[in-house]
Amino acid sequence: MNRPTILDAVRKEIARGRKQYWILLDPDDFSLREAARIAKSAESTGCVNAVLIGGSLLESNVFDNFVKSIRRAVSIPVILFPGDATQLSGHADAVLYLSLISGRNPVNLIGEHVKAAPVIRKLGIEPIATAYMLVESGAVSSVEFMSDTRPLPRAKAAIAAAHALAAQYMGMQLVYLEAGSGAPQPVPCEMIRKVREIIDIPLIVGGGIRDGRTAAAILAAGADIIVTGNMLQKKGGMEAMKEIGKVVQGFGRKS
Ligand code: 1GP
Repeated sequence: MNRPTILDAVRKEIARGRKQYWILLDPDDFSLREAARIAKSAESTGCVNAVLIGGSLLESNVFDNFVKSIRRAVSIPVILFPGDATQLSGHADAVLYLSLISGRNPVNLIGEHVKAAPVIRKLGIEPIATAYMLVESGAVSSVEFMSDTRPLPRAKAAIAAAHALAAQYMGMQLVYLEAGSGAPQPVPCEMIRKVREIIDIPLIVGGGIRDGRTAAAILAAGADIIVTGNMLQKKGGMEAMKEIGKVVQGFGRKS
């Protein structure tokens, strides 16, 4: 029962001044074999700290097998990033228990949580209470459309900071600033800075990060963890992943 949790390990790394790099694999985008191969080579670079699995719209019915094949392929943590309460699997180590606090849709604030809670308990995976904040990025994201919520205005850093602080006061364990998968622009650095200044809990930033330079700016603004997903489907995706991984590792060493 007193085993260190995934969250403990993340907090410990951050306390040591280390940044983290997580990659996201959407079961709709890769075959089981492809996903396992990508996860394995990501782990072998030594600069990817965890694999997230999930998606806004799950068209395939292989979720559990998908998680299982990645679990078998790697020894780094496998963490669920579910679009809804159906995306759960006992083969994962943990689940981001996401509350879409940028929106006002009760389904994403409590509805899916109630459905998921007994399942998570039964499966024995670690729930990590995560304040999920969707940020305007110049295009309608899948999260925006599927959740029927509005993203936070990108020029209003103070509004984002107030949401993040509210989440911390409500006892949430992580804040996740999300521009949306394939976003034309990532979360603005000014917003990351403002959120970082006001909260003490770890800060994840994802969406639209495609190169080392962008990753460096986001880390410098105060992100603790960077997530990329989409680019792994693209030509040169593995190289971009390595480049970002090196930046994240180097950053940890410098600071
Ligand atoms: C995870 O949605 C992101 O937060 C992933 O975004 O696919 O744009 O890397 P990309």
